[in-house]
Amino acid sequence: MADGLIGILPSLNDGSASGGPLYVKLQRLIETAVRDGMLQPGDALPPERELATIADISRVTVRKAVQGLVTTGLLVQRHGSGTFVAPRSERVEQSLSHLTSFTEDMARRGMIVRSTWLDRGIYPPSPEEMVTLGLSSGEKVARISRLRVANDTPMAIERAALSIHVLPNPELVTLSLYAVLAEGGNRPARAIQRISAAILKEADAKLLEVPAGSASLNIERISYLESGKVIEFTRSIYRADAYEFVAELKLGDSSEISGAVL
Ligand code: 16G
Repeated sequence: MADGLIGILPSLNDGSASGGPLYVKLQRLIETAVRDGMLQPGDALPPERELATIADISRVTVRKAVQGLVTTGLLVQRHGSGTFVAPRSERVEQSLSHLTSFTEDMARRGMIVRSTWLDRGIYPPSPEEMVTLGLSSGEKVARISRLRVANDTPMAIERAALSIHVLPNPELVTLSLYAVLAEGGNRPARAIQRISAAILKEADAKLLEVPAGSASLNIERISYLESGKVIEFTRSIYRADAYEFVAELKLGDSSEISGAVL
């Protein structure tokens, strides 16, 4: 139903919508309506003429806003029948048998990756980082925290900690952490990953652009070099509606089974 959108359209011209050109403001309103569930996947957008009249803007502005959202994939246009909210995207699948980076995973799917930096710096290690990364109390830790975005959809919040012997300058990480590690001959060769279900708190939900209380997959990855040295300790919060982990299972020797820990 587009009633919710129609209800908020007049705010476009009354000064309450945040700055920028009118077509960008309209795009933000439509994005908000989709995010807050006022417009559901498959819902039809009111016709261009109606949107222009209610929002008191020109049809050219409406067309520009809609075309921009068609390009980003939020809306789809069906010839002769109108403009609709795009169906919800399929979850991204990640194999649990390959040690890949976020950038590699998304590039393989033809998705465009970007990150928003939440933190990047050198810190005294926490007791947990000291134990996991094998650091002594005098040593420092490099931390990088990012919101990982694929095709403009926020997918995960990742907080990585590495010894400064491995990553002396966190500023060197621009797009891919693993690319920087590989340049220094420190690409992880093995990792242990723990995945658990959780409910998103408000701040994280806001970053991931989902309602607070939505489900997440919380992942802890500890990566090792070929030599067995620990290289990375990363905690990630993935949107459960956007990501899915897939493991291939083989019939094996029961002595190899370690079991799930509660
Ligand atoms: C993945 C890893 C994360 C690693 C990152 C490097 C999971 C759950 N986590 O997101 O541990 O730090 O890739 O990605 O898969 P980058 O090279 O693109 O920075």
